[in-house]
Amino acid sequence: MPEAFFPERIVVTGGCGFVGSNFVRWVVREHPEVGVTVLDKLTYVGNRENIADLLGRRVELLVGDICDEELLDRVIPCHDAVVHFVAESHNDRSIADPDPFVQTNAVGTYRLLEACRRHDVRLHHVSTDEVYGDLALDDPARITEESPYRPSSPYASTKASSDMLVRAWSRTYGLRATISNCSNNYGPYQHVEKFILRQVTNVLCGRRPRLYGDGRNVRDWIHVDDHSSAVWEILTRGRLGETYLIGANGERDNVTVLRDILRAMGRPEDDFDWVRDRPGHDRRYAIDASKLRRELGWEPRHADFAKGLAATIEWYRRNEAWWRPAKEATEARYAELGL
Ligand code: NAD
Ligand code: TDX
Repeated sequence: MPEAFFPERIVVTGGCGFVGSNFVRWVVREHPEVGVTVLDKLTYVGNRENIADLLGRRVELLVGDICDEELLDRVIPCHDAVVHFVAESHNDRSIADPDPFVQTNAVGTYRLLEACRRHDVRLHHVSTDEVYGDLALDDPARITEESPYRPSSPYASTKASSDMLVRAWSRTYGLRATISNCSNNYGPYQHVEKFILRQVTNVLCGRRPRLYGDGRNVRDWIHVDDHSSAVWEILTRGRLGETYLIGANGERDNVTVLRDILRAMGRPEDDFDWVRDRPGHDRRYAIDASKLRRELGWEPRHADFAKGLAATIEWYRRNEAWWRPAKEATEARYAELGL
């Protein structure tokens, strides 16, 4: 077990997005002694409101692009570590327009790596299980750290590119880096373009939920707070140069999740529309997180999906003012795509 690393000041890139803002909240709650600088461009998905109540002495927000070298040279030197959440993150958008995905996910991560190398700062790179591609529904296997990279979508391939860059910078330049690849997250502050929140907010708006293809695609759901605790363990106690998979044994197919949502919201189970499939749609993700559990003793605390889903639905019910401004534009875009 390597010596633990206790950062005093960290940069959180993408800290105004879904997973990044929940991570900032988690750090403020669990490690209030740590100072946090959020670096975020505030794209269509980044929202200052996600961390507005935390801004003050311990949390600071810098609005800017991770591709901006000069900005990185100003921000990074006075910190002990960078936790890198920034990405263009939505598969359907990546299929319609891959350009920002190449720019932010691949080029942006390259710029950040170079800045961390110049200033000798520890980096934790947050990535996704999607870099490993999909499994068949009847495959008994799950993904491990040794599985080959087989990304399907423009999003997944640009995330895979960013992982490869991190691995090379770690090995060639000795950059102090770790990587985590997590499965599908759910929880508060997730944009209404993503599956669970799209359906929940559709029901709240009186629209019918929309299910792609045959609805049998499987995702391995994890509560965002469990993702945060795992990232913290890897940042502070993980072995440098290593990759850790994060997952909580939450495999469920989409039609089951949608019916769970409808039931929990008091709607009939078949009150939704089937729509065309996503091109290249990954069939099934399933993570084997044994390495993380064995080496770092990490355990998820929110393994009860029904409970987590009910709390998430309640959060969206109570926070309509937060999601409502993005809803119409999101649905208009989906309508153009026929989804
Ligand atoms: P998100 O889209 O909600 O947030 C991304 C954030 O990055 C936004 O705040 C956005 O403003 C910011 N951003 C985008 N481009 C930028 C740029 N060029 N410079 C600075 N800021 C920029 O994404 P998310 O769902 O929170 O995902 C965060 C990370 O976690 C991603 O790297 C993603 O691959 C990974 N991940 C997400 C999930 C999930 O289920 N959401 C699962 C596994 C891994
Ligand atoms: O309206 C919908 N109907 C539907 O059936 C939407 C938005 C999605 N789906 C399906 C597609 C997927 O099988 O639901 C599943 C989940 O879709 P998304 O929420 O778009 O997530 P996914 O494509 O699995 O990717 C997510 O998890 C991994 C995140 O968006 C990524 O950032 C993360 O890396």
